[in-house]
Amino acid sequence: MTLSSVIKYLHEIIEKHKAGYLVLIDPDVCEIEKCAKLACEIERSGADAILLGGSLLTKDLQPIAIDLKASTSLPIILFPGDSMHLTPHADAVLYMSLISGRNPNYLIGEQVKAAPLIQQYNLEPIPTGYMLIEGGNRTTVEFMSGTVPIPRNKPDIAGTHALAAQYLGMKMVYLEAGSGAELPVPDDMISKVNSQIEIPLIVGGGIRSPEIAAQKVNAGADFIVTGNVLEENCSYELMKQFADAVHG
Ligand code: 1GP
Repeated sequence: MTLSSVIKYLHEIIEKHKAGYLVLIDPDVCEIEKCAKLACEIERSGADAILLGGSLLTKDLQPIAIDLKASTSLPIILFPGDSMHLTPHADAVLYMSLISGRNPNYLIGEQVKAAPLIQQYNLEPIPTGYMLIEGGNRTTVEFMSGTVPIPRNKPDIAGTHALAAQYLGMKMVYLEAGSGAELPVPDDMISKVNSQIEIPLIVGGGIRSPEIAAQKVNAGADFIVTGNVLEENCSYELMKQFADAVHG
């Protein structure tokens, strides 16, 4: 897909459907020979874009990105764990700063290292305030980033961080319970953050059913991300149910 602006496309999705559905592909889990079929099914299911990446990569991102890009017209948006997780074979990158943490490397260090590559690869950077929320278990992102998640019973803390992200000029906020979280981001926290910002709000981590996805949209999420649930049961039907539930 040639897109002049992926962020513009994402705003159009919100206008059209109220909320959008993003399928996360973890390159470590995705089998290269199944990538093309998977991309076609994701598109056919009604999902709005593909996120590609993860907190820790042990496999090469490049061949999977090439196959995905050749197989779908949906935007491929990189979801990097650090500045090494980049490839030119994508449309955009969530240019995230882990604003809930106080680790300077994930606040600005990796971003500085990534900037010249993003320019060279001609990727569209989407500045995103990324916030880690306590999800009932320790997740890879918590361990890898060495940061403390925001307690789940503190929506005000999440709200002020999100407002700061907006004031800093970020284009999206991502509330992340962590991949494979036992508990997704609580509804009252989503509502609080939604009430504080005008920029789109992404919610992910531990969302395992279309009903829960719809509940998070009703709480105020503009985009829902799922990863694990489709890795465990990669069925077209389930994908479609998620897309339909998110689009209402
Ligand atoms: C992780 O939010 C995403 O970064 C998706 O989480 O794998 O738990 O769906 P799950």
